[in-house]
Amino acid sequence: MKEKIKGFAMDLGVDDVGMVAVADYRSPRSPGLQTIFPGAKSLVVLAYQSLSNLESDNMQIAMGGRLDELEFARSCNYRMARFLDREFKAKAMTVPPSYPLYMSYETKGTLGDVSLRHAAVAAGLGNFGRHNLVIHPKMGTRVLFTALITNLDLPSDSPVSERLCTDCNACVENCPAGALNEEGKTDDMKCLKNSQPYGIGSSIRFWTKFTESPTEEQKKMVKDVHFWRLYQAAFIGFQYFCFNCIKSCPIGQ
Ligand code: B12
Repeated sequence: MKEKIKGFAMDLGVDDVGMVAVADYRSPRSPGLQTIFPGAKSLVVLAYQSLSNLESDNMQIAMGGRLDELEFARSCNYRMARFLDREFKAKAMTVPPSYPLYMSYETKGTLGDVSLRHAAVAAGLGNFGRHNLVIHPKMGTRVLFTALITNLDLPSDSPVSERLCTDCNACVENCPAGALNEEGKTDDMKCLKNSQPYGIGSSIRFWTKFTESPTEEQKKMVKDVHFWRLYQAAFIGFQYFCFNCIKSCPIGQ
């Protein structure tokens, strides 16, 4: 069964596939899988090589490449779920690559319902580097993940035993926000402020100022390029302006 699943995924254009029994998936901060899918038995994790777009200093091209990856990844996830249903009469739920995320005062939208990095590591697709990203044995850091939660009995693939990060520290040195200074922890707020300059923080500041301003000032504010950038980010979703921790990593380049 595992070979058939892998074969279908690879034919879709997915770059690697790993599987893990739910008992072997541990992400201490994430909700339990049984709360999401009672009866869940395994995760099928799909890995996608990132495009070279992320190397560009042109942020429209860099983020455009990410959007292409997300669109492709979501489509593969859907097709995998339908395949598992058709072929094995299985129930399968897709785990999205990024959003929607649960918004609460505690997590501030920084906690996925399923941690794709922990799932990828447990499914034998790589291990954590100094940048807290998963490094794949062939693709290095330039890899994204999606997953399916299933009720199929699938034994876990073997984990990658050798440590792939060389501790060169390039990711730490190239993070303009200092978000990786503390080992084993990404400072989410520092990362967010720098990588998503038109994210929710900027939007709150804009609308607070807007509501407190006289009409003439409000007219000026919506004709300002800053508002246009916020507007674009709002329909793109999480729009990244920094890919430094990925592109500075020498592994897999
Ligand atoms: C929310 C989110 C963010 C938020 C918050 C990050 C966060 N809290 O981890 C922000 C906006 C900051 C963010 C930033 C980025 N993200 Co992000 N993000 C997510 C998302 C949606 C959820 C992450 C989550 O739940 N984290 C919370 C929990 C699981 O983390 P945690 O328990 O606190 O574990 C942390 C540490 O303890 C440490 N850790 C845990 N175990 C171990 C073990 C060892 C040995 C070490 C060293 C560290 C370590 O790593 C974790 C990160 O801080 C995931 C997709 C998903 N559903 O998983 C993508 C995801 C993690 N992001 C991804 C990427 C690529 C990025 C960025 C590079 C953005 C970009 N420009 O592309 C940066 C990288 C920042 C970095 N170097 O850490 C990829 C990572 C791919 C990979 N190869 O690992 C994911 C998996 C999306 C995907 N579909 O592939 N992200």
